[in-house]
Amino acid sequence: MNQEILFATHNKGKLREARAFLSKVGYVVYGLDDLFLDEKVTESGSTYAENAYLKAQAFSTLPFPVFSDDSGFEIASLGGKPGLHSARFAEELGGYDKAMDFIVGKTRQDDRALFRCTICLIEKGKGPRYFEGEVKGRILPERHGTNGFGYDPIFESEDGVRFGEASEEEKTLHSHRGRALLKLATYLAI
Ligand code: ITT
Repeated sequence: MNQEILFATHNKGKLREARAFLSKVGYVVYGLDDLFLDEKVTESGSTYAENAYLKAQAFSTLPFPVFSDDSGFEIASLGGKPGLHSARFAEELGGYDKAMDFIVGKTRQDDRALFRCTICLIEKGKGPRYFEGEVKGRILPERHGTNGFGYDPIFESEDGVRFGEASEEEKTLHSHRGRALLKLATYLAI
């Protein structure tokens, strides 16, 4: 039986990945744009969990369970930045191509990086629940592939999966978001 759930995101890449994953366990996943909800929540928190909560809570009066995803790219040689500000970082540098060129230039000595994801789920009459995932890996010396979104073309997970070349399924199997989604799906199936 299909159950409906709202993913409080405007990010099409995140939505594609979550939809593909959760449809396998019987969920129809709506994104904000599917419901013509164009409100953009101010991410004023100082942790992924706080921002994820703000994004889910803003839509929790709608007649669906709602979840959100706050995620980020943490680069060792940049002291863990851009992290919480990964989307803004690319905007400020003039787009992802420029941001990736900048990162590649700064990571020749130390290429360690990781992606983190925190999902916040709010169901009617219940407190928020959090599901986390991370994936360690390295920054590639040049861009590879055009799959995925955001910083994917310069990331290779520690088990050797290049996110810009991987299929959606393969990326999800190894990614921060896939790991958090697995915990969410396990909880929802209980
Ligand atoms: P929503 O808030 O609407 O969900 P957003 O893109 O603004 O969309 P975040 O604030 O969580 O979401 O920013 C996360 C950023 O981190 C995202 O825009 C990418 O720049 C980067 N990122 C997160 N997961 C990624 C992934 O799987 N592949 C590549 N980049 C990713």
